[in-house]
Formats: sequence, structure tokens, C-alpha cells
Amino acid sequence: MSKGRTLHSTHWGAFRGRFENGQLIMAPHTRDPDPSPLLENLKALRHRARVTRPMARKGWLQNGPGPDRRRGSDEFVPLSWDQALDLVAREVGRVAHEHGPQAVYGGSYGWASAGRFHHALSQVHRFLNVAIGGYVRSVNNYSAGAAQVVIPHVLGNFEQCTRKNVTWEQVAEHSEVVLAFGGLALKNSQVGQGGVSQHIERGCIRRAAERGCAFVGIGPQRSDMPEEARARWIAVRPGTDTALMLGMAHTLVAAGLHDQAFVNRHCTGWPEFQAYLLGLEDGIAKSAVWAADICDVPATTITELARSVMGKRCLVTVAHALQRAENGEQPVWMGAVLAALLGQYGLPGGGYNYALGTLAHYGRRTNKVSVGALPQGRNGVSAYIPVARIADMLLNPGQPFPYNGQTLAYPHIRLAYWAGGNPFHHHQDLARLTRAFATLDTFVVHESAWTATARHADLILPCTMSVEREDIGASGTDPLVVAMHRLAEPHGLARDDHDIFADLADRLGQRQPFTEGRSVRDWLAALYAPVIAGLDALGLPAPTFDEFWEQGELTLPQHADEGGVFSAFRRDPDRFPLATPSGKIHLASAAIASFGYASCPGIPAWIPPTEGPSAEYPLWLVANQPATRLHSQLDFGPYSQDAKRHGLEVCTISPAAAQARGIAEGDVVRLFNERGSCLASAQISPDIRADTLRLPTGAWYAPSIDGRGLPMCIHGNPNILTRDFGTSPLAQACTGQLSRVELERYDHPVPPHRAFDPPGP
Ligand SMILES: Nc1nc2c(c(=O)[nH]1)N[C@H]1C(S)=C(S)[C@@H](COP(=O)(O)OP(=O)(O)OC[C@H]3O[C@@H](n4cnc5c(=O)[nH]c(N)nc54)[C@H](O)[C@@H]3O)O[C@H]1N2
Ligand SMILES: Nc1nc2c(c(=O)[nH]1)N[C@H]1C(S)=C(S)[C@@H](COP(=O)(O)OP(=O)(O)OC[C@H]3O[C@@H](n4cnc5c(=O)[nH]c(N)nc54)[C@H](O)[C@@H]3O)O[C@H]1N2
Ligand SMILES: [Mo]
Repeated sequence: MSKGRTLHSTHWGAFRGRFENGQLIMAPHTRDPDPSPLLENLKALRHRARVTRPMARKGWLQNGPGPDRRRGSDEFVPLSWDQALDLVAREVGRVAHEHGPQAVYGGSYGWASAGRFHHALSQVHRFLNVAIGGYVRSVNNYSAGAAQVVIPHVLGNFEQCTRKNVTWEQVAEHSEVVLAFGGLALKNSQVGQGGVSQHIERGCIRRAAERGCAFVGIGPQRSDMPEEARARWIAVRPGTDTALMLGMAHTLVAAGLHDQAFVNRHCTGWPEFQAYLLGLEDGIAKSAVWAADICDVPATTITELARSVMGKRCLVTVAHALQRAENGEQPVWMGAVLAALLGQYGLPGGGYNYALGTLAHYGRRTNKVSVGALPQGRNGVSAYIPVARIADMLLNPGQPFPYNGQTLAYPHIRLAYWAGGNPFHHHQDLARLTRAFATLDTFVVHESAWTATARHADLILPCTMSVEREDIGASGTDPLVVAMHRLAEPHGLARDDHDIFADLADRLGQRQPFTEGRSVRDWLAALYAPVIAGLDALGLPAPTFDEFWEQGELTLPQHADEGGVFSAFRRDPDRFPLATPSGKIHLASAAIASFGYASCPGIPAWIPPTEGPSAEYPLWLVANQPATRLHSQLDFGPYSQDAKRHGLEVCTISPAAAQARGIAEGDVVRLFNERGSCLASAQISPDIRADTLRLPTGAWYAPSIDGRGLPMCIHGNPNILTRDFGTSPLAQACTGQLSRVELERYDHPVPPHRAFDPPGP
């Protein structure tokens, strides 16, 4: 076998692999200076949690489509592929005929797997468009839903502010101070959708620190900064960064230290912002002293920090996490404003790079040539929801709701179709989500494994993992295009999403429009064709598809590091305006003000959350991204499993919080609030605030009931505790990062959870 035929790619890295005697033998790509340990999880590809055959929920088969509270706890009945495809096609056809495609939810949010062709969301969207004329879609994502809406109002194009902004090379060479709100955790930047062949963050941060760049990690956990950064830790109270930034801004403005020339030439809204900052109208100066109480950071620290960065090549970053919370629009905006007062936008290694360090796409140069994407066809349905409003939609059909200055209405959904995502991982308040899914007539899911979402399906169709099919791995900021070879045969009766949809389209009389008569190889060649055209246009040698496929990879040329839009904007803001209403950075926004939202006014403002720690639930729960897997994917894999204790996810608390509750290292604990509870194993660390508890997301939901009769996850899924509440009427985005909780030692035997056991017939 040629060496090229052992290559494959994941969202967390490229590797060479062979599947022999039931074992996946793998080695990271040699070009990767810092490969991700998440690769290990793939070795569990033959785990019992895989879905081996099509199945239907018993109650659905017996009673037919319709709302059903048993969804999620019912038994399943095995089907042949023909039976399953007949049932799915008939039901999709029925709903489309009786209620129209506006009764089908195809948002199907989720990360799926790397690979441009078998990208599950593109496949399901193309299928619904071709077969029934469309579906209700979702807009924005769980990652950055608030930022995606506020940034175009105040700073410009989202991609230009995130992906095409300051590079890691600039940080390594030029930054003198990096103010990292929410940190720059290497656990997060190991992952990038579509694939990443070189993990460069650790090396660049090390180089910067060795050169003398001062990193400041601002957040509830010290561990959000890599050791290589040798960072100073400012342990801000969760959810209060906007106040801290305002306190810094006030320090600078009150002393006349801020860059007024930059503000005058490159910003708009200074009078309104200044009035708020100085308290000219509300009588409250947003000073360091004012901020200190809110943020639990001494006023002297705030003033000293502000003064110490002025005049330096300073980069401000704000992690996605900060905006995945109530009023999450504000820290994104205020970060941009603080950076404007520092006046470093557009200088190498300076300014504001929203979300640098949260994903591997950011901080890199962009490719000059790109791989094609699967065309999704035309969606004839105009209705949509902001993605995190899924449960609101299902529970409130027809109800109006505000979003970004508009009033929309929730459509009445009868059928939801999911491929490539796990709402029982990603959504908040899982007990409420269960009630929401109970309202459907039918829930169809394609999954490779028995996730909680698969268990809530009426019809579950087993699909391949990416290592069981051929594809092309590519992303816009990684130069390596990977010919993803099939390394193993499909598990059980699993089929590729594309083949499943092709057979369903056939039953609905639409095979040809769906497949266009192409084989998978034909599609891969078609997606590769733009690479040949692009390289030709640049006068560079372009391997044919067959050569590329045999070789296994191709390195694309990249654009020079020219500093993105902010560099040109700095030089000449009139000739190179930003993509905002005024072309400038908005310190105030007339558009946002005109919407009249109390929780999202026309200036970046400190607005206390409506739900925070209380006497009963005194701790902030930080439900962040897991270090040991991507979201819920491969939670049964060895790297994820090895980090668990007693089979439970590990939660981190401070020595003070542990002592106050009589909790010792390794104790089983119960986290609880008014919505539910979950079990976890306690880890005690001095590197977390005393009022904060961290439980990462991604343990598969294993439902039970606690002593109060409330829902409980006996495996450690924090989304049983989180609140299902939009950031604000502006973006209506996910607020899963922060919730209030209490915890106690759990002195009972740990009930065995069955999250990885297939449901019985
Ligand atoms: N409390 C709280 N909740 C959060 C967050 C938080 O910070 N706190 N973070 C949020 C964020 S940022 C995100 S992005 C979401 C992530 O939420 P998701 O993207 O939904 O999470 P994944 O576990 O990646 O789910 C992908 C699913 O697709 C399946 N899959 C993989 N490949 C394929 C394929 O080829 N075909 C099919 N049919 N299926 C496939 C996998 O088995 C897996 O079950 O979670 C969000 N939820
Ligand atoms: N290993 C791994 N990497 C991933 C993912 C994964 O699942 N696994 N998911 C990827 C995805 S889809 C995304 S969107 C990104 C997400 O990127 P982020 O959303 O930035 O990642 P998180 O780990 O959720 O949060 C980062 C840190 O923010 C801190 N934090 C929480 N609340 C606050 C606050 O109010 N103020 C401050 N200053 N800090 C706060 C927490 O201590 C937390 O550890 O990560 C990506 N990278
Ligand atoms: Mo995300």
C-alpha cells in the first residue's frame, strides 16, 4: 500500500493510520510540532457504543408519529435498511405534504467530522432542499452566537476580526503585552473545524514570552493560560469582565492617557461612551474603585494594569467563553473599545483579536486557493431561529420573539432531522430539552454512536465515522489538504450519510438531483477541481486528482501576513473603512440603541446578570470545553476515559470551597441547583477562584432522578444544570458557560451509568 493511502484528518490533527486485527495503529503527521492527544480517542472506533443497525423507537412504531413523553426512555426495535428507509422517506414526505417544509427543522447544529464531502450538515441540508424544498434553518452557532451578531454592528466583519486578524507569528515577534480575557488555553486551540495540520500556538507563545512579552491571563482559572506564557493571573469574578474593562478604560481616560488621536480618527460614538464611562448621566463613574467590588479585583490592580499597558504594543483578546453567558454581547464589544483606547489596532501584534486562541483556525495566514464545498441547493423556507433557541421554538410554536432589532415568530415544527450534532450535549437545561423534543411528531437522527440524542430519536440510522470512508480534509487557514483515505470498513451495518440520503431521495423521486449521477470519487474530484484551477491561475504546478489521491496530501500557497483589514484601516480609515455602519469602530451604536433593549443598550455597558450566585446556590459553575475530547465526541475513547474517576467526569474546586463542605480530593460530589443535579469526582486545585467550580462539558447524559424528584445526570453532564436563556434580545445566543450551583459530598454508592450501553429492545 502506498504511504499516501494511510493519511487521514480530524478536527484536531492529521495522522497516518492502519487498522489491523481490530486495532487502529496511528502516528500524528510529522509536520505537526505539537500533535493533539485527542487523536487517541479514535482508537475506540469499535466500541460497543457504536450504532450497528437501523432502529425505530417502539412507541413510535406502535402508535405512529405524534408527541410522546417516552422519547428518550423507550425501547428500540431493529429494522432492515429497507424498512428504515421506507419509514423515514414516508414520514418526511407526509410532514412535507401535510404541513409543508416549514414544519421540518433541519438546523441540525453540530461539529460532525472533518471532510468536505461527507460534512453531515451539508448533506442533510442538501437532502431537505432537494427532496422537500427546504427546512427551517438556524443561524449563528453555539460557539460565538453573541459575537457574531454584535461585531458587525460595532467592529465589522466577523471573520476579519477573528480568523484574518493578528497572527501567532506577530504575537511571537511583536506583542509586548497580551491581555487575554478568558485565557489562551492550548486545550482549546488544538481543535479547528475542517482540520489543522500544525499546532503552532505553544511554540509562538513560548517565543513571545522568551522575548519578554508579558501575558496576562484574566479569568477564574489560572490554567486557562499555557505554562509557556509565564502569565500573570488576574482572577476576575466570572461574568464581570465588562466592568473590569470599564474600570481600566476609566483609569486611562480620567488621566488623559488614552489615545485620543486614534479615537478621533478611527472611532465614532466617543461623546456617548465617554458620558457613560464618566457617569455624566447616571452619576456613576465606571472607575477602578467602582469595578473592584463587581469584579473582585483590587482597584489598585486595575489601575496599575491599565497604566502598565498604555504605550506598549498591546493585544487584547476575548475568549468565546465570555460571550456564552447572559449579556455576552457586552464583553466582546467592550474588549474592542478598550483596545481602541489603547490605540494599537492595525500594528503588528497589537489591537484586538476577538477569540484568538480559542480555536486552531485563528491567528494564521489564509490560503490563496481553496477546496470546494458541497452545494446545498435552495432552501424555499424563510423561517429561521437563532441556533440556541431550539427548545423555545419547540415549546412555543407561533410565539413572537425579538432578535437583532426584528420580531420573529417560532415556526410549528413536526419533524426534526439531525445529522452531525448532539443537542443533548450542546444545549442547556436538558430536562427542558427533553420536554421540547417530546412535542415532535417524529425525530430522525443519523449517528455513529448511541449518544443521548440518538436515544431520543424515533428513527435512528447508523452512519460511518470518517475513518470508514473517503473524503478530502481542508480548511481555509491550514495549508495542508489531506486525501482522507478509508482506514477501516464501516462498523456493523453503518452507511455513509450521503448514501443514506441518496436512497431516501430515491424514494422521494429525487435521486438524480441529489447525487447528480456522481459517485463519491466523482464528488471528491469535483471538490478538488477548484484547487487545480486556483493553482493554474497562480502559475503553480497542480497535481491531478489521481496524483493528489495517491500522494495523500498537498500543501497550498498562503497569503503573506499583511495584518488584515485593521492594518489598512489604521493607515487610512477613509479609504479602507471597516464593515460597520460608519466604517469606523463604534464606541456607541445608534442601531443597537434604536432596538430599545434594556439588556443591550447603545454603548458597551455593565449589566448585572438576572441569575447569579445566591445563598442557596453560591458558586459559579464554569461549564467549559473539555481538554480530553472534542465536545461529546468519542467520550468513550481512551484519552477521555482515562481522565475520569469512578467513571465520572472530574470537577475542579478550590481548597476553600472543598474545606467548607468537607470534600476531599477524589470524593464523589453532587452538584445541584433549581434545575437538577449531577455527579462528578472532585479535584481540588489552588488555581481556581473560591466561588467557582469547573465541570467541563461532554460527558454523555445519563439521566436519573435525584432525591428532590429533579432530573439528575449520573455521569457528569453539566447541561442538566445550565439555564436555557438567550444572551440578550440582540443575539439570543447560548449562555451555557456560566450557571449558579451548590455542591455537596455524595455519600452514597455511585449508581452505574449506562450512557455507553446500546439501549435494549
Ligand atoms: N454548558 C455548555 N454547553 C455548551 C458549551 C459550553 O461552553 N457550555 N459549548 C457549546 C459549543 S461552543 C459547541 S460548538 C457545542 C458543540 O456541540 P456539538 O457540535 O453538537 O457536539 P459534538 O459532540 O461535536 O457533536 C457532534 C455529533 O456528531 C456526530 N458525528 C460525527 N461525525 C458525523 C458524521 O459524519 N455523520 C453524522 N451523522 N454524525 C456525525 C458525533 O458522533 C457527535 O455525536 O456545544 C455547546 N454547548
Ligand atoms: N479540547 C477541546 N478544544 C476545543 C473544544 C473542545 O470541545 N475540546 N471546542 C472548540 C469549540 S467548538 C470552541 S467554540 C472553543 C471554545 O472556546 P472558549 O469558549 O473560549 O472555551 P472554554 O474552554 O469554554 O472557555 C475558556 C475559559 O474561559 C474561562 N471563563 C469562563 N467564564 C469566564 C468569564 O466570565 N470571564 C473570564 N475572563 N473567563 C471566563 C473559563 O475559565 C474557561 O476555561 O473551543 C474549541 N476547542
Ligand atoms: Mo463551539
